[in-house]
Amino acid sequence: MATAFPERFLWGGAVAANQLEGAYLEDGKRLNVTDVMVGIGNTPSLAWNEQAERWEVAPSTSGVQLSHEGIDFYHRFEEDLELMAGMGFKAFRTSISWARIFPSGDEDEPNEAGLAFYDRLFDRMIALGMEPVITLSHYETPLDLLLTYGGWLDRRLIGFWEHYVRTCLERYRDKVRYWMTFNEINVGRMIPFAAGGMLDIHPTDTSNPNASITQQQLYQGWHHQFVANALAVKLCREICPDAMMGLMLSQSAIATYPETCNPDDVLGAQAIQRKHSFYSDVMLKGRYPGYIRREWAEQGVELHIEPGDMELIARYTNDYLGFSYYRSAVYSSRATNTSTTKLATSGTGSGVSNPYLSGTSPEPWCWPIDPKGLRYVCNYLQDRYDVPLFIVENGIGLDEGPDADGRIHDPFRVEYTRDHLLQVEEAIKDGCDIMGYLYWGPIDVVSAGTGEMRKRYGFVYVDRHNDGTGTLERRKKDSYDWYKGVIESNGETLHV
Ligand code: BGP
Repeated sequence: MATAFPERFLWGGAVAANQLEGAYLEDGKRLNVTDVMVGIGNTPSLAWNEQAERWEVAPSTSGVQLSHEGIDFYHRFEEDLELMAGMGFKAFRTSISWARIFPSGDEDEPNEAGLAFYDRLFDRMIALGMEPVITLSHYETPLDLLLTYGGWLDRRLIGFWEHYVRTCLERYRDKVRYWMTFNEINVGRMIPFAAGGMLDIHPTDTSNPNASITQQQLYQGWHHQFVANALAVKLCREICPDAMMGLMLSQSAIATYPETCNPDDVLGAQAIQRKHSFYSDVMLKGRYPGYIRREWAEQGVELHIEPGDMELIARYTNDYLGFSYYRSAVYSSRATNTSTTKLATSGTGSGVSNPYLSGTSPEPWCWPIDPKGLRYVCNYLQDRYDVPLFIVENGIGLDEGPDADGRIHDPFRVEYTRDHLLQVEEAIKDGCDIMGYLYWGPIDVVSAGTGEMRKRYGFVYVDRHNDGTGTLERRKKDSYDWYKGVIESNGETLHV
């Protein structure tokens, strides 16, 4: 039976450097933002030094910083990539850790050892038949850029970024065809430090590095990132015209449904969609939308826009929209849950539970499971932007381990992934132009939201635990062969 998946559909998986490489200070690398965090939802380990009048790195108070060792991918990537190739991956997404290339972010010369690592990594992927899909910044702004300049709050970041992007494009132009700029800057509203790469270096509130960022600062920081995004597109067209430069956003919140037909519920849900579409509206339509101008006027935000910025943003819009989707939400005008932890760990989450869904992922995460939400999101994005879509993250995290025979049975994962892929197929039939599907975390990695190991997404298990113990041995779960079969049959076995 023929499926709707195109023949060149990019099946594969996605990870991020800071969640699996480890070797966090090796070969010249310095700290990036996530190196001083235990999960992006927690407070960064920084303390305000009154005398020096600056933020400084402080000991972690939130637990073991598992990401410092990750799953030691830095030293084991050959074995890990072979496991991925064993499932028939056509594409593998990871990020370049910016602080491996420019350890402080503002150097003139790149760190050759860092560049050489990614040469080896990409060469290996290509030799194994996988297209590298590369994020330039996945919560990985070099920490020094924040401590010294305030990160993206300072316009000079655009220049440092341009130098970094040019260096990467020139170096890897023959290896990488699919690029993305920033991972999920739309969750920066809740966590400006990690997802926004922003830090107030003249804070009014020194209790928490995320605390004193104002709306004015956030929008100014994003404006700098929009200019930087456009510059990355421009550089890509000049240096590697055959490659594509995408953007990447968390789009779970697009599947925010109104609780009832009460117009207040409908408008409330639409307002949440707009909060998350704002970034793609700018980066894909090339202008600031009317609804954001209203918000600025009401909140007294006045953006500093330099001559040429808007022309650049208008001219260099991205080639495709990469996005993550994990779950949907319901908006209720009578009860709104704005818990920052929930927002931070998922990039979504307002309102009440949805009685029409089959359930949630197991405790303690309890993310609503809504495969049709993915079809809805694909259609929404296709209608709004009419650019190729790339599902670069979707998956389920479970607390699991080997049984008495040493096997890991994960039928829940198979069910979740199958149900979502069937909806991807429906979206393709609806007319969506979907480039590929990259399962998030095909090998267990450190969780972005909570910094723990026990939230496992992998088709491959890694023996490492929340307290830092474990042999790091890799082991295939039951879902490994299942996903392999899906790829081999170009989606046919989804219908079995
Ligand atoms: C996305 C991030 C990923 C990732 C995923 C799952 O928002 O881009 O880095 O980890 O969410 O989230 P978590 O690890 O918190 O379960």
